[in-house]
Amino acid sequence: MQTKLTRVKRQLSAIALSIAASACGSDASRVVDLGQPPDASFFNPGNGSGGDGYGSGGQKPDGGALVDSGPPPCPEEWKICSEPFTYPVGSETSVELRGDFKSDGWTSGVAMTKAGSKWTTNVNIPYNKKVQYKFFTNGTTWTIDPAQPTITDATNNTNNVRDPVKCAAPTCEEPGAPAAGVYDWRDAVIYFVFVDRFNDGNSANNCNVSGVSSAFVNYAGGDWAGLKKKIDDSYFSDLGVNTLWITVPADNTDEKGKGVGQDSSYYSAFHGYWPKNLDPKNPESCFGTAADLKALVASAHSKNIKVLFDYAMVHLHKSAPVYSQNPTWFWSQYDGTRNCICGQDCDWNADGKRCWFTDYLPHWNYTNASARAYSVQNAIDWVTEYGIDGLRLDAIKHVDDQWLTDLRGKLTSDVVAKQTPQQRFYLVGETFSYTQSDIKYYVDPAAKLDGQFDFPERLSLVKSVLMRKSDMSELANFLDQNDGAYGANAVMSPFVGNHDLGRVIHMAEDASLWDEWSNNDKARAWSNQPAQPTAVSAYERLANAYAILFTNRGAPLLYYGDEVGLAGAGDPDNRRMMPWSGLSTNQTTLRDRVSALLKIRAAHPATRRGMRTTLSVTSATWLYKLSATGDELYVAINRGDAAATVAGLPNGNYAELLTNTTATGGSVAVPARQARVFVAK
Ligand SMILES: [Ca+2]
Ligand SMILES: [Ca+2]
Repeated sequence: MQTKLTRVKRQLSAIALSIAASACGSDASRVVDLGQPPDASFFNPGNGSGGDGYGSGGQKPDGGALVDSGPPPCPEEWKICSEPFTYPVGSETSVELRGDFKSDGWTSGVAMTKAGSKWTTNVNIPYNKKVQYKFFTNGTTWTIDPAQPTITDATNNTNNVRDPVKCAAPTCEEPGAPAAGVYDWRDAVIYFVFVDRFNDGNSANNCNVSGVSSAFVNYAGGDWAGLKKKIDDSYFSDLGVNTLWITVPADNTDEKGKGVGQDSSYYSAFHGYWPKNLDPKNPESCFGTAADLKALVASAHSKNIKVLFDYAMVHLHKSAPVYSQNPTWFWSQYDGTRNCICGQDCDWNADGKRCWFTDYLPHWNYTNASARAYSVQNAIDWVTEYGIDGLRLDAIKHVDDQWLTDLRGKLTSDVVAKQTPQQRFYLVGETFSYTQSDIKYYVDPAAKLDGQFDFPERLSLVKSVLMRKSDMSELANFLDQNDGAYGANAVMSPFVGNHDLGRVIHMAEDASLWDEWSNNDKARAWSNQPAQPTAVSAYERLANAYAILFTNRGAPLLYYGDEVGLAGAGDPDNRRMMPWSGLSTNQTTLRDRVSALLKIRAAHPATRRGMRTTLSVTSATWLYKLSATGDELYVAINRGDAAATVAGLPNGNYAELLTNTTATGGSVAVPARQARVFVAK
């Protein structure tokens, strides 16, 4: 259970983190190449299980050759029958069909059409479902047709019934699919580039803020030219990433600033969350020029990589001209005699849409229509100036709802109307909460966000797979409930690591360095910072988390460096420079596994939008089937530290896609801390 205190703490640090960041500078020597061979069990299908690791693997099943029955049908849950209904014509003047074939079907029916001796209509009904119905005549009278089957309940109410509906030629209706030809964001794999910490492509633009508390909270030199170079070198294409989210590109203050709450350290604005000048034509000089940023976007698009900008619209830095010129556009720091700093005299929740995160960050007052219009237009200007594909909205719950609905409306009229369907703008938000309803509140692709980062899923994933604190069955049950929690049209972004949390590799160590709430992840952020783990087990567990993340729905997010299990405690230590050399074999093997998983994801739509069915689950193992139209595969996970026999794989011959081996159905052996992905041969 999460205590109230814990939640407050997490909210505080979530925001703080956006503003008070830091990292370990460009000290790439922190990442030590241990030069040791990988543990034999890492990605080795043979270790720990005996034989080839697949039970009866390699043998033909009884009966010899398999029959090619054509492409597999769509999942039964997607099948729809267009079911005809009739009612005999009498003296009535109108007939409505009412029933449980739709959510409001008992109050709002379907009008039937008179044709000869019958009233008729066709209604779409899920295949193999039971339907109860009645006829509503003349707008006044409930009746049944006694010639059709009936069912009478305990209160003596009788309905007509069809149980089950099974038509000969069902159609297939994939939930959440966009219209034909429109880009499906469920195909996206997002990578968060912390620009200052990614790659220094031009040392001439490097910045230095004097007086910060440590070199690792100063600018480290990363820039848009450096990121462009990695795009051009196909780093992301090779990894399997097709969407980049980059830190706020607006010009930030050159001043140092203290952290929020009890944090008295001084930081630079290397994180981008202290915007000063919002002019898109004059972006952050520490990251390059407007031309550099345009070149980056052009390079990305040439590689079919979409670009999301981080947009910070809760506050500006106090040195911003917009603030001094328009003081009424911002909430006063003082409310009468009250100092409205979040977490001090003002409450993070009750006053969350107006309190200042700290005393140098004026909070926009979007109840002021002029302020709102200015800010919304500014967001649009960034989008159109650079031709980007989406925005990531920082700390959205601290912004008035009207700002978000105004932005969505203006995006629709000013941006989407001018784009091709394949561009389809994506709006993803951050609400740091482990409560689904908090997050869901802002998810509505028509009027608000397309999706949000899925903090509850992350919690469940790290707890079951990395920390081994809860059973895999708990994870399976959670995901079953979570899949539809945000609506069929939402495209959520699940993840395991981000820039506000201690690096996830340390949760996967034999002894986790902090808990699933990330309590204590900041304890070693400034001193005694954790070294790059050396044991293979942490990397294998993280690979297992990725196996689940990348074979399930949503637009998964990878935080830079997490593909190599980069070390680091909480903010600011979770923003170390991306290591481009000196990686250990465990790190490169993990990165290869990420790439392999993302190639499987790209090749198999069932991973991106399929129906998941659990075939077996225990405390340590989980086998699930993924089905989409024309595509089926099976994923077996063993998060345990011993080899396990996983039951439930249907009989047949399979190719295993991660180790490029073969297997037969029934039960399969999966080595300790390994995942397997099977497709029928
Ligand atoms: Ca630079
Ligand atoms: Ca600046």
